[in-house]
Amino acid sequence: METLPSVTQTNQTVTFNYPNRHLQISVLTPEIIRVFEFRGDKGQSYAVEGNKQQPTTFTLNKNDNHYELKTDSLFLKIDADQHIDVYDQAGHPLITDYRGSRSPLDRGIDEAHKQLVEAEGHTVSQSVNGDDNSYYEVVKALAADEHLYGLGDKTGYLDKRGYEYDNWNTDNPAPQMENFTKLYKSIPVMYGLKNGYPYGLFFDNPYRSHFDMGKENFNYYFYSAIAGNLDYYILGGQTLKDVVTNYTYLTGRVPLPQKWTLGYQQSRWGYSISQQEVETIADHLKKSQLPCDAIHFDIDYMRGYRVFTWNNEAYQNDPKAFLQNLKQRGIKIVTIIDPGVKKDPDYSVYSEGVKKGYFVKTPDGQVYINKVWPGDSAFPDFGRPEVRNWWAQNTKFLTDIGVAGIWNDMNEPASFDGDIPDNIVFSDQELKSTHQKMHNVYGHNMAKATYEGLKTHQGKRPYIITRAAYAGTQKYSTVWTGDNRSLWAHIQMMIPQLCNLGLSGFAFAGTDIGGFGSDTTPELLTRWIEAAIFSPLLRNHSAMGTRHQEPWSFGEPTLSIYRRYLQLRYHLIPYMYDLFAQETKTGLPIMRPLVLNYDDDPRVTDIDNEFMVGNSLLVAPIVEKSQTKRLVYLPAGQWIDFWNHREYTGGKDIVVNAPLDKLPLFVQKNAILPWGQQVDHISEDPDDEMTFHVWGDQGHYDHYQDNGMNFNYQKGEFNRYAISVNRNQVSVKLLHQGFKSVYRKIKVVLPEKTVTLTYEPRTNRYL
Ligand code: MIG
Repeated sequence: METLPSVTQTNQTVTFNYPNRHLQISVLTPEIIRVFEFRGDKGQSYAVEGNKQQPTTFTLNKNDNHYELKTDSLFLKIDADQHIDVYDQAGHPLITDYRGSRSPLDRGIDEAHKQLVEAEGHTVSQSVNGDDNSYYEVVKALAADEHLYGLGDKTGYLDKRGYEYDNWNTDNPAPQMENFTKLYKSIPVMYGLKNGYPYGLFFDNPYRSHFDMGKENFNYYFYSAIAGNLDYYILGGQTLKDVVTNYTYLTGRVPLPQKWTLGYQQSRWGYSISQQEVETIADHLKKSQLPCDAIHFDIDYMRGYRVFTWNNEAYQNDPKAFLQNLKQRGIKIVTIIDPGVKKDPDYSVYSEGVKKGYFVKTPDGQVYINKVWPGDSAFPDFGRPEVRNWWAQNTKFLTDIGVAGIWNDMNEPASFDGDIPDNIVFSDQELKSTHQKMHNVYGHNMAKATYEGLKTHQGKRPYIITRAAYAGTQKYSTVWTGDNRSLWAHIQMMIPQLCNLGLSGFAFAGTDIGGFGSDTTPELLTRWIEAAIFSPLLRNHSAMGTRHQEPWSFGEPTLSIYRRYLQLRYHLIPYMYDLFAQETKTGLPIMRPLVLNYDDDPRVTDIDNEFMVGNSLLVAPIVEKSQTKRLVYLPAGQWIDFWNHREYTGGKDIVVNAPLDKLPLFVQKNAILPWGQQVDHISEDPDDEMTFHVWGDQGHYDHYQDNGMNFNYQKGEFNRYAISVNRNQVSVKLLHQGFKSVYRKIKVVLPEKTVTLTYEPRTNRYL
């Protein structure tokens, strides 16, 4: 046992002066504590913007062999051996340092066999090892009863325990179910439920890092990074919800989206090759009476894959008129943008970027070139504010044509001609840095630039979809999970993936419905639209060359089932929009694992095939081939089958029949849900009336309304309504009135009767 270090305290930061290091512990709030050790990285955080420290009282006491730091919520013991143990206020251990010896997984393989097996292309070990001084690890003890969540878009199960993952944004064209350690995003936040007590850990370091969630050994998990500062946040809270709220307080929340972005979106790589092709799709959507709000243009609309250009010839030399026409028909256009700028001296984006020094460079100062879609390409240095500004200005080319949103692809950044070497010179704001440090925040900075551009040029809430992201990107962009495939394994994977993204701050996320690669089948497409119908980003997208998977591609009954679920979605968009309005305040996702709502129910800790939408809807899709019934676990409480209104008492599994056209869906008893009108497109005109369905004879609901478009709500231009039902008595109150188009009529539908109330402008009441 060493002797206790001396401490110095400034404001809310205590520095522990060990012989070999200075460990800083900062109290940001009673439930958020930062642990920091400077290890040479002078950059600022990309995830945490602004000062998050709130005036917080805490105590620091010196004991015989440790210090005790206490807030109203968390209790830390810091000892002479540099251990940090975290308990909740009642003394339950949350995060404790592992003190035993490390015992790497014995793979039962000698070096010669390992080389042979790897020669065939198998990966024997994925661990990120580092022998040099910049590498570090943080090893924490696992309890027998401990479940781990988060990590963003990583593949596999909801509970990450037992698996390992890498944080190095990677374009992997064929992810499979379990063993993919790295994917497009690096979101190094994890949550734990230790003996039922929740906590979170956020490791804010963009360098390549690794999470071993108890794969190497059942008794501990660890985080390791090849370089960068040790910089992690301890997140506490009474409930898992509180912990998520704390994480999103720190890294930011998804801002209120434009309402139409919650509508259905049709996409396929290839549509935008010509105006005729797009027109056919729009016609088909209409003819098939499919609600839809957007068509996405993949890389084919550009001139030779040059970003911020348009292949005008394929659009009767007037893409603007075409987009205007589509908009009148209720269809908005979202265009893809890749970061790679074609190396072509006659192309202004390239020549300007070269002239102004906006591209990343080789160590000897040449513009670094790699290959992507346009062939030889240069890569904007998005870490620099001036470059982001330039990119933001470039988006005006698209908004002038009438583009409604931008889809950022390939921004890991992906490269066809080998990996970008670690030492390529990238900027870290104004500091000279390397690809090694800036890789994982490349997509983040591109999204941020795009956000600023759209905000300036459109004056609306920017709609951006990005493939690569880092912690905090949710402030600027929605995400999709990249190139999945038309496999049952991938519809299964979607649920934990979107749920963990939601816990990781990314409340606005979606997957390619039907599967991007490979050929889908009518049954898979049908089950996919059912399972995905509440994913905030609702887009069917497929790769060029795969079997077509538009809703009409397989005729009946696929088309009718598909349409029926789109209609259900549109009815419930007001509910999802309400959930987003709440999310901006709480950070709680729309699509949630059951464990988020019921963290005290041990039965839900590893449910991969059910999820909730807010607190009121429980969704239990069929995600297996040929299955037409399944077990559904209903947590404690009363639940009502959405389709036949049968009531169940929860706390048990029930068997549910689910023929091809049925998505098992349950509503919490006494929930009140808004029920929007049947529309084929989200209108920019405000709704004249709103309907609320009461799933019982009493309940309460808070409803939010604004123009669904711009930032006027921030100036108070919104309305809030309180709908209350007590023993079948209905009352509606305007809690806040700032948006001029209050509903003229409100209908409240109870099991036995419908009550219609009318707005009375003189008294400001509903009667
Ligand atoms: O290397 O733009 O994930 O959605 O359709 C393929 C073509 C590049 C990958 C994206 C996918 C998109 C495709 N892109």
